[in-house]
Amino acid sequence: MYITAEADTDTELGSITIGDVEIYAEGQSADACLTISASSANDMGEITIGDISISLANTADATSTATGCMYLCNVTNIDVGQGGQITIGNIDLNAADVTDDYLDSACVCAYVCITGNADVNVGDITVVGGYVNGNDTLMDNFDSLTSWLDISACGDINVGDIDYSDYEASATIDVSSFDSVGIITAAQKDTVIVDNGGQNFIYLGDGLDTVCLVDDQSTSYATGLDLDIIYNFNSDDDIIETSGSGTDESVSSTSLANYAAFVTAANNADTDIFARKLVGGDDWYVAVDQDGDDTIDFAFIIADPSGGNLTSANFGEY
Ligand SMILES: [Ca+2]
Ligand SMILES: [Ca+2]
Ligand SMILES: [Ca+2]
Repeated sequence: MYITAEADTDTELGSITIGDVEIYAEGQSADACLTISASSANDMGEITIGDISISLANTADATSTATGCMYLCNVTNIDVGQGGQITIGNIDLNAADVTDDYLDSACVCAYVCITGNADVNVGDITVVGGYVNGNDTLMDNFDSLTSWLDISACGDINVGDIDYSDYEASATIDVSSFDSVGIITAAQKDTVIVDNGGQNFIYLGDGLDTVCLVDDQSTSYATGLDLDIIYNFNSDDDIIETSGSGTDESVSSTSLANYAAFVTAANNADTDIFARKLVGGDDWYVAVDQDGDDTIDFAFIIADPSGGNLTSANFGEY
């Protein structure tokens, strides 16, 4: 299905509003696609779309992929006109359940591409799948968020919660290109999560999870009020990685009096990683000196980890 709206140099394009959208494809070579293209040589209004549901299934004897996709693009001449923001509701992405009887070529594939000339706002994202077909081959392409979701914008990219908790395989959830994002929840097997510079709330799962914290964290370690918080961390196998922090680490279950004492001690420690608890609390506070100048660059919290005290093995460099 194609929706195209164009305005030439003498006119402006108004707003476009579309309700909820369901994209469903089932079977060999099944293909369901929605393309919305808006362009104007002058000002352009907003594009607003309701919730997006993408449900994809294949058949046991399928030898080709079932595909569901949505392309959404608005283009204006920024030198002449004002762009319009794009706002869409929640995105639910589902792969139908399968059994071991499925051929290893019975796959499903999703692709959502949003290109905006101003801000792009997306609601909550829920991903269900991670099933394997014959030969234990993953049957969907949902395992890497950026492999099916491609958002670019001249303005900010704002995304709600991202929930992979009902995804049965390993996954990579990279939100570093988003300006803001809500709660991120890991998949059921080993999950790599790459955060962004804003405050992030990250919930890990049962797998061997790795959280990569990007360089330019805008949170304030001085007050400690808006730090990234990582929940469900298991010290037996989960890892936090930062760049440039080497292996110079001070990790101790010794509790410090309060957050101010933690900041002072971290800056005096002259280590790349400094991790401590505070008196009366179970959360670990971690300070990072990325550039080796013996001054904290940012800090984050590992909330009440399971598996015992943290050690230097829980920290790494990417
Ligand atoms: Ca962050
Ligand atoms: Ca884990
Ligand atoms: Ca530093």
